[in-house]
Amino acid sequence: MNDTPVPPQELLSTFRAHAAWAVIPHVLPDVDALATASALCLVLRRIGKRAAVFAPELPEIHRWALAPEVLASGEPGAGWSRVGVDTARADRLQLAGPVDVNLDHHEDNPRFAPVNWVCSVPACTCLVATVAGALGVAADTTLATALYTGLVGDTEGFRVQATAESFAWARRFAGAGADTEGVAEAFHRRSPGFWAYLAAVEGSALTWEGTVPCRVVPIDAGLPERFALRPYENALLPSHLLPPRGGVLVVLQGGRDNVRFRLRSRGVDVLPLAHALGGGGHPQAAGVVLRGVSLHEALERLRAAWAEVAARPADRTRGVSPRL
Ligand SMILES: [Mn+2]
Repeated sequence: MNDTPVPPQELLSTFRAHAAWAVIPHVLPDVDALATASALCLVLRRIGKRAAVFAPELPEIHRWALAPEVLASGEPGAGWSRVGVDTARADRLQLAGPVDVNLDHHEDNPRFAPVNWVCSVPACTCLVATVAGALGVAADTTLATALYTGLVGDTEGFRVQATAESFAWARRFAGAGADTEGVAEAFHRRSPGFWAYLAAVEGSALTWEGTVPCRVVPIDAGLPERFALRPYENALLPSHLLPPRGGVLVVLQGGRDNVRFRLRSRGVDVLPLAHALGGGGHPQAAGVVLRGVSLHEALERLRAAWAEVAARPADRTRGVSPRL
């Protein structure tokens, strides 16, 4: 990953200098535009500003990408400063009129405001993350979730143009407490084919741990590069994934009417888990397709099956290491 970009001082001092900020995304807003507006609004509020998102054109399908408390109606009155986000051209802003700040990640942005920060990152929310850091705002779950949401939007759930840099940012936001599972669920419902990556048991013993450790985590940033996958080849990633030694990795792939789990392990027999879910395969590579379930229901079933297998004394000591 490239070095984390550093927001210009002029940008930070401008945000600090004005009392009220109208945050404006582009017309035909996508998930990243709304998540960026949402995240920036949350950050500005955290430093004591009055801030709201003005998005008169808000497609119902993307409403989930905006924290509900940030949305304002009408037009910002006198006294409000304006910041355009994720918008490559001034005439694509949702509100007409000049903006004071232009925050964008499209390289062809002509820098149309008095203060501009245009920097190429996988999602515009990544810029907001650095602004938050520079302003001393620590990410809470709501903010981290908004940041992660933009990334999921601009990579279409890590399927398109997802690079090592995207995965590195994703891990960062997940580490800051983003509700990765909630975003996966919301995104999947509208864009079947989303993948989530479930973490492993990272213990060294060849046993199932008694707890239910699955949680949705982005995959390791180095994977696409390690396997020399180009961004449009992300669909091939699941076949390359390997869990840590002594661990289990579940790759989740949502289809139009099904959810598929690929179970991978090194040193743990995943067949009991596959069987408990109604699937099958090999000790280190098994799978199951659940039909007619939501992503959330699929995860619930996975956790229940995991807990059930973990509770079986016979399976707790079963290892399958020789060939690994
Ligand atoms: Mn974007």
